[in-house]
Amino acid sequence: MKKILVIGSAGQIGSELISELRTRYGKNNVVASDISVGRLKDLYDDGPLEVIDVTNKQHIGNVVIKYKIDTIYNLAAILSAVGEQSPMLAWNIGIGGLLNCLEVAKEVKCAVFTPSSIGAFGGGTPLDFTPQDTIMRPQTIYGISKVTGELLSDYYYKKYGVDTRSVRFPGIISNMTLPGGGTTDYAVEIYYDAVTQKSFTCPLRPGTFLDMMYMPDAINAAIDLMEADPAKLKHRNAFNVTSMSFDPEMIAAEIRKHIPDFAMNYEIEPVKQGIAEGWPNSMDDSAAREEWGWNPKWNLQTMTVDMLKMIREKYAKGLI
Ligand code: AKB
Repeated sequence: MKKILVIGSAGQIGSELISELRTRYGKNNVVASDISVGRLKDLYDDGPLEVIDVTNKQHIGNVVIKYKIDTIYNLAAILSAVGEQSPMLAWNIGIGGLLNCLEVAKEVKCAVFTPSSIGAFGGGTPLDFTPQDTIMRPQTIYGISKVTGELLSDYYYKKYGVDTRSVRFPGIISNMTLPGGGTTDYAVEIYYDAVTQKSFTCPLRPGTFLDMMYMPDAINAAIDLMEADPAKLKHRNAFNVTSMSFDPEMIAAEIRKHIPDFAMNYEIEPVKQGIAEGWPNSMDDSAAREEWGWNPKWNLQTMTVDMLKMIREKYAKGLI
């Protein structure tokens, strides 16, 4: 049985990944960790919890040894828009944290999953049907740290045999934990505002197409890649994965099928707009499909039905 550590468990992805990992591998085999344990206690009182600051290698090493961990999901990160306000913090968490995980993994021989992002593209990347292997000269600290993370992860695999694997996540849409500080966050916030106010003020211009994915597909991507037969992986860090591409007008139109008087306004946020314009409009994820069977289940239509249902339920229970 696997012994898994998730670093950054209280975030948007971590909070849903832990539940799925515990269902698949058993509660006591999945250690949830974050920089403080407060929020974690509310989320997961059903299994082990630890405090880990990813910038502290000792913290990671102690927990890995204590639980005999064989796989680390390293989710600690500062997202793209907020990273531009604190570049050093974004770098220290993204790259300092990753190096700590890789060093511990090298010592104890465990596997490491660290998400990359569509943010790794930019600076000459072809933006339509962006290939798996292409130009990557991003202009944000987030993107620079994602490209560096991919290279470091491949380096530790080739030089030390550390089993590193990664996907380039698009914007992830979910209804349990809000994202914070990302360029694609609007595609989550729009559903909450649609339910609570029947209107949304969008920070990105109409016509700004970005890849997106519903959380259940994102969770499957991470776990399926870590379960994949290593002999079949020609790539490792990192695979393009996507399940839909839309612009603000398309998601608004989809919401109007369920809330006909939903109103969309625009107040463009220049930092987010600038970042979004450097990212793919849509990615080619055929390498992930061929090498480890990536096959997303959700699209804009089915996701919209589910998001509105789940958020309405939260609203009815007074949770938002
Ligand atoms: C962000 O917008 O920063 C993230 C991402 C696409 O990596 N959601």
